[in-house]
Amino acid sequence: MLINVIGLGYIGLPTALMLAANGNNVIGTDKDRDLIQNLNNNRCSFEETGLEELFSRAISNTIQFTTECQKADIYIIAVPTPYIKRDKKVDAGYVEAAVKEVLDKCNKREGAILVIESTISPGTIDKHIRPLISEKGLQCGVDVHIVHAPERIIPGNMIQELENNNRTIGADDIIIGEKVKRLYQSFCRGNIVVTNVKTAEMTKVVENTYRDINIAFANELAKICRMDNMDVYEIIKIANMHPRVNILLPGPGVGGHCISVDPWFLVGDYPGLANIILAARKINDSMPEYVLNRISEIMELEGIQEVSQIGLYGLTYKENVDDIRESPTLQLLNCMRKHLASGIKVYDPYVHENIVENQYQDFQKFISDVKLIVIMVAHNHIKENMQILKNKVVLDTRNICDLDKKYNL
Ligand code: SAJ
Repeated sequence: MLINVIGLGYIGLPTALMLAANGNNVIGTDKDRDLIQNLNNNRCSFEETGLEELFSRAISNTIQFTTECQKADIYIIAVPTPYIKRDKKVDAGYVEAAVKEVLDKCNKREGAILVIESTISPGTIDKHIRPLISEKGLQCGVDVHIVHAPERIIPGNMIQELENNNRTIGADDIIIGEKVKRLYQSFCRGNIVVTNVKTAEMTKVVENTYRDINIAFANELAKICRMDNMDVYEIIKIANMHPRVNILLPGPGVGGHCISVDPWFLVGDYPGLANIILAARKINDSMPEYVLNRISEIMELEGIQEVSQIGLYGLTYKENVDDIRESPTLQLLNCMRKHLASGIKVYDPYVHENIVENQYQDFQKFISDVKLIVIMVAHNHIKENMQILKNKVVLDTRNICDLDKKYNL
C-alpha cells in the first residue's frame, strides 16, 4: 500500500516521516522545489525536538520526496488553509488545488482514499471538495473515499504528541474510517475515534476555539487586575486549585497559525451566533496594543524618552519554536507603525534571518543597546540568562522573570 503525503509543512512533514519510520511505504510531495531539494539532501526544513532523528529513521525506510503528487492508494493532504481576512471565511484554495491534482491520478472503481488533515471549517468538504469529485466524473464512496483526519499536534512537542495524542477520523463509510484508523495506529498510541466528516471538521475548530476563549478570559482578567492593582497570576493560581477551574495564562497576544485563525471560521460562517467566540478574538487581538500602552506607562515612570531604548525579546509566536506566524511581536510592531513610531529593537535566538527593522543577532549587544526590555516570549534561553537583565527595566508579559524589580502585564 502506497501513501502520498501532499504538503510537507509543519504538519505534513512530521506525519510523512512518522508513517515512513513505522514501516509504511511513503512518498512526500510539495510544490516548493527548494524544500524538496533540501529534503533530498537530508536537510530538515524546520527545528523541532526529535525531528532530525525521525528524519533519519524515515530515510532508512526509503521515504521519497517529489514535487508532483504520485499515484497512490491513500493520499494525505496537509496543505495550509488560511482565512480570508475580509469575510473571515476559510480559504480552501490550497486544499482544492491539491485535491484536483490527486483526482487526476484516480480512476473509476479503484477506491482511492483521500484524507484531508488540513484544518477546515465545518461544511468545507461538502461545499468545496465533493463537487470536485463529481466534476471529474468520479463517484464519492465508490471511486474515491473522503476522510477528514484533523491534526492535533502542538509545535514544540510535535513528535511526542503525534505518537500519543488521541485523534479523530471523520469518514462517510465506517469500513474506510477503520482502515484509515489502522494506518494511523501504525504510529499513534492514543485513542482514535471514528465519526462522520462534518463532526470531525467541527470538532477540530471547536478545540482551538475553546483554547482561544480560555486565553481571552485570562487576558481580560489581566486587564481587570491591572486596573485595581491585583496580582492576576496569584489569582489564577488560587482559582485553579478549585477542582473544576482551569484558567490559562495571560500573555502579549495569541499567535500561531491555529488558535488565532480557526475561531474566525466560526465567526465567518455563523455571524450573529458566534458571539463569545468573536469577543474572545477581539480581546486576544487587542493584547499587543495593550502591551504598547504598558510600555508607554513604564517609559513615563522610568523617565525613558526614546523608543530606540526599548528592546523586544522574542519574535516567534510562542516559546522554544522558530515559527513567527501571526506572532504577538509582529502584531505589536504593526501597531507601532500605525502610530508612526519606529526604532524599537528586537532579538530572538530562534530567528536567524533579519525579518524586521533593528533586529539583532547578537544577544549581548542587544541587551547593552537598550534600557527597557519587554519579554514577549518565554524561550528557555531568556530564563537561563535572566541575571543579564539585572540592571535593566523589565516588562515581563509572560511572568517568567525572577528579578526583584520588574513590571507585569
Ligand atoms: N497562549 C497564551 N496563554 C496560554 C497558552 C497559550 O497566551 O496560556 C498563546 C501562546 O503564547 C501562542 C498562542 O496562545 O501565542 C497559541 O499557542 P498554543 O501553545 O496554545 O497553541 P498552538 O497554536 O501552538 O497549537 C494549537 C493546539 N491546540 C490546542 O491546544 C487546542 C494544537 O494541539 C493544535 O494542533 C494546533 O493549535 C493546530 O495546529 O491547530
